Amino acid sequence: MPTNRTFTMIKPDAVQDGNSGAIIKMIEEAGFRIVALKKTQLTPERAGEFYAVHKERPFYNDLCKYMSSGPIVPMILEKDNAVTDFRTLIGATNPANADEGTIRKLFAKSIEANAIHGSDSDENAEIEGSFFFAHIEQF
Ligand code: IDP
Ligand code: MG
Repeated sequence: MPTNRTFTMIKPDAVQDGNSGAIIKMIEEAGFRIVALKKTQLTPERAGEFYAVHKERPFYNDLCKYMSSGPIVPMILEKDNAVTDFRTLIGATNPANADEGTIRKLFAKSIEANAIHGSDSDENAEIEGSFFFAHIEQF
């Protein structure tokens, strides 16, 4: 299993606002190689499955509604230390707490509509990548 990969998705608010290109540019300039990329939309049920780990949290239903409200851009990314470095690049969950220059500081609207996802472990990166990409082309 590759340990130098992470999974991300540009969330509906950022896609809707036309920020996908700017965000992908930041990701590539930070040294991540795009392994897989597409544009798709989750149903509320699929969003619920993706975020099942949060199903007891008070924000779960709203999160599923928001994450299925429009197109998203999921990607698998490759870089040394991918998971940790990508979490640094995106910044804190709540954009109010995100460092200057991070993707969430620049593009997030709120703690919920926070522009982008980043896997929190190598194990989840693999699970989440497989959730969206059944087969990965080797380039
Ligand atoms: P993360 O995306 O930074 O890893 P998680 O705690 O895993 O943050 O939460 C998953 C997603 O759920 C967040 O990115 C955000 O969209 C949403 N979320 C997290 N905490 C809250 C909250 O307190 N209110 C509303 N939405 C939240
Ligand atoms: Mg998380």
